[in-house]
Amino acid sequence: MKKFKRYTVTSALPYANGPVHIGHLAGVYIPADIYVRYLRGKGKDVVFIGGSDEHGVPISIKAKKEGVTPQDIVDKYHGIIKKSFEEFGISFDVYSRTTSETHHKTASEFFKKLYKDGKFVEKTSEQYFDEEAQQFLADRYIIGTCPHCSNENAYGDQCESCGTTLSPMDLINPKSTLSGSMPIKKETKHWYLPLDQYEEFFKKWILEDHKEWKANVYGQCKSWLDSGLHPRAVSRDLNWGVPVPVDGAEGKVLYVWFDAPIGYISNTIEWAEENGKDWKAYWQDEETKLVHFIGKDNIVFHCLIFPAMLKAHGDYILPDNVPGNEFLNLENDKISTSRNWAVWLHEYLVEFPGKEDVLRYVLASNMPETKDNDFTWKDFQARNNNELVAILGNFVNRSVVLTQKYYQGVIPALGELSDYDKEAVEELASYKEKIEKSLENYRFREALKDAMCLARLGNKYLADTEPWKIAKVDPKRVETIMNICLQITANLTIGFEPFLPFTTKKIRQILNIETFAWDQLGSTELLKAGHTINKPFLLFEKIEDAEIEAQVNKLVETKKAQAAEKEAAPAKEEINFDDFTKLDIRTGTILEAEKVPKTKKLLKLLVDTGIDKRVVVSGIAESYKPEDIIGKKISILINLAPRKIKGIESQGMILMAENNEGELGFVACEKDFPAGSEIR
Ligand code: B3M
Ligand code: ZN
Repeated sequence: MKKFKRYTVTSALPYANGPVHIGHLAGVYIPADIYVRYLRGKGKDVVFIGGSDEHGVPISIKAKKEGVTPQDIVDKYHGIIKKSFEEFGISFDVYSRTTSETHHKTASEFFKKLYKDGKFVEKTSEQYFDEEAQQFLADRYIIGTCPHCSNENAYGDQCESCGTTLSPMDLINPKSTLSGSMPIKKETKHWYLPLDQYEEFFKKWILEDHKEWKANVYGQCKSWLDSGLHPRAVSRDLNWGVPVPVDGAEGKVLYVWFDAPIGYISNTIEWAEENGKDWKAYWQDEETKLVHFIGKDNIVFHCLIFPAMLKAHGDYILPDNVPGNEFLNLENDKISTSRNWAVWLHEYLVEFPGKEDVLRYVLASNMPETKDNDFTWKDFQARNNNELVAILGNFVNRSVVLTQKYYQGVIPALGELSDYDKEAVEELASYKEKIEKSLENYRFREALKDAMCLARLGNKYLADTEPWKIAKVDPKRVETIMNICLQITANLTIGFEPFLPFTTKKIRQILNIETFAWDQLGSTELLKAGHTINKPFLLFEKIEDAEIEAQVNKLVETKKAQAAEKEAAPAKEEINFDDFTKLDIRTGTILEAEKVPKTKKLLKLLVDTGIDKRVVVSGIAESYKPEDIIGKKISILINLAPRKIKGIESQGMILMAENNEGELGFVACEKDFPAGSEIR
């Protein structure tokens, strides 16, 4: 493995258009923080870069909606976000913002260098223009019907219903969200980064030279590369952002995904200026390891687009790794800011004061490292009560209480070790290598599990040796046992430091010690005999059912409020009776059901229509499991022309009702009529 002199660790810059929630923490900031705390413990030269992403269309849309300026929006949320990170101990060396002067200057110069070196392609193309609002429309300002799934509210860049990436010209019936009018096409000039020219380079750099990247990250890169890269516009017609620094570019700004990653550099510059460091060493020296922590929706930007920018510039190093995580769900549903489906960090601390580490622990244990994971309040409670309280807290407390009781807080000497002691000491020493290996490979859940094994070891050792039973008869033996327990406790302050910094600080207070270096992990000579420790206090407390129920109820209320807010879909245009009688709808019964492979939504059904038995492909898999619907009475449109869906001929359509959440329900006859009864 290559040896590095220093580390530059970045974590995605959150958009300053809303507060941060548990999904942000679990996906990006906790893993990044664990990693840098570990590196610092190893005595490495590391800078941890954070900051707010304050440009982009969503911010200007929000400002418009609220009747304030974009600057007002970002000022508000930058403050809230920064405070949340501080409160949860995310130990950035700098947390700045992309509206800073340094950033505008850095991004501007970066663009100019690429421009001067002829790294861009200039292209004039037709884009949608809103004549009423007199401006070009960013992708997000246009909505229309998705050509893939017919969702009528797809955005110009993406359909949130089927997840397809779109371009505004793909939309059917496009509408400007500014004025509601139909936009016209008008010519505009933009600068493009010709990603296609870097394809061969990426194929080698990622697919051959970085096979060690996480499978989810590598896989996404591969699929982008397999389908071919295209030039990407790096400017936009917009008035919020870093102005394009060339003549004739009035009214244009840098695309937010061009300037935001440069924010990592700008923030490093700010940090370096304040701390008397040379920022270039952290970005331009081959002996620096650059690591980007991000969520999966940011992979293409950090693995392809930003590296292409850095390479085009020529002076910069490229990331050594981009440990991207999948998403965290909340109680089985996607976290969503607009639907208020989230646990907000600033609210959590009001409701669970002093429990920063409980959340850090639960999120790190359940981090979506390889697949999407689910956060549930029940699991939160269980991990707190069964692990933090029952294992970690319990062991530390018992060790310290016994030391106070037997020795008035003065650490006894280590005597001769029994075979069992030797085993325990050996096990204690074995974790360092394991935890390090996991951390170096971005496997934080596993690392945390092993740290917890240190506490488990302590608990087991104490339970097996039972010093309280022999305190009177064999005081020498008890001294050794208690010394070992305290050494294990001291080791916990090292092993848990990356994960639970608030707790390790408390344990250090109790043990009356300073911070140890990471490399001391596993030692049984951390504490000297004769050293006096302090009185214990509880590290964790049990979380009661009532507290959990209150949180679950809060979420239930959120769902209700959301449902109430949504209006029923508008009525469709009038039809006449003949139109209606053309539909041949019958009662039917589902005989067989199975998932259509490689699809999320589709089930293949065999339906008894009373006339025949036929196959229907139906998009209901997110609402029903195949095994639960065999024998169900349904309604079916039987004279719909057959259609091929995923290679299967579908003969008809099952009638479904859909609620505001997108959940589907069968429409069936209220009485138990035989299959084939006509519906009219
Ligand atoms: N603000 C997107 C996001 O928050 C974007 C990340 C920028 S990282 C340079 O997911
Ligand atoms: Zn769609």
